[in-house]
Amino acid sequence: MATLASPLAASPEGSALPNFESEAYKDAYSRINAIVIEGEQEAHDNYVAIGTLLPDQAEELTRLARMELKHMKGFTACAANLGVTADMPFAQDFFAPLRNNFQAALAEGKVVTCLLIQAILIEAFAISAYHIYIPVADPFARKITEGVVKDEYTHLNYGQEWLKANLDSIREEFEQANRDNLPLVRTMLDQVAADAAVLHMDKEDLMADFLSSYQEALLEIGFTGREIARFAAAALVG
Ligand code: PL3
Ligand code: FE2
Ligand code: FE2
Repeated sequence: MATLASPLAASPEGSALPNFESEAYKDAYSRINAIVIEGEQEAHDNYVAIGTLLPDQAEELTRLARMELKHMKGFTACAANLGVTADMPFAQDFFAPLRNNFQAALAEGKVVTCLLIQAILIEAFAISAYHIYIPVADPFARKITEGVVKDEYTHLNYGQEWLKANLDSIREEFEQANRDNLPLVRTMLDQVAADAAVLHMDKEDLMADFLSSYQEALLEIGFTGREIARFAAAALVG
């Protein structure tokens, strides 16, 4: 089980609070917040979709999906609180490559790929982002994000446990799906880095926290350290 590990220590410049009222902050927030809202909405849709591939799990997956809608509402309130309008078209483009891969896997009934994309990669990405955001968030958003990050561990654990229970039969599909999708997460991180910096979120902290959740999840599934290193290398080679 992934634990509620404390986020990696923020860098000194990262720990200073930004000026939440500045135009620069609000401009960056309009995209980052939209990414989070879109991510939560797509996470909802993805869990419902996975339920169609795993009918005996549909009830549990519906419960997870509902949590995502609650997250979405929370982050929508964060933008309203700052007087920011989320740039949703930007966020829809941001998720397009990963969404397309998820939809293709869904159409082929590839549940391992769907779970890797949603319950491992997207959840680990969200957990790292929320960890790094919490110390530099405005007080209203901090409270909401702290509640959300606990739920995201439930989602990561769900994917982890299913994959663990099926380890013997998933290896090949998992490796290919990882090769196809981990580089996309890397690109997404690169794309969000400049706006995240305006929010005082450090790119290397984000990357380190992501890799830590990813590695912990894969160890829990039952992959060896050597296998995980090979999987992670896929993001470097691209
Ligand atoms: C799944 O439960 C959620 C998927 C959301 C994806 C989040 C991506 C985060 C990008 C960087 C955001 C920093 C956090 C700011 C919060 C307003
Ligand atoms: Fe969520
Ligand atoms: Fe989630």
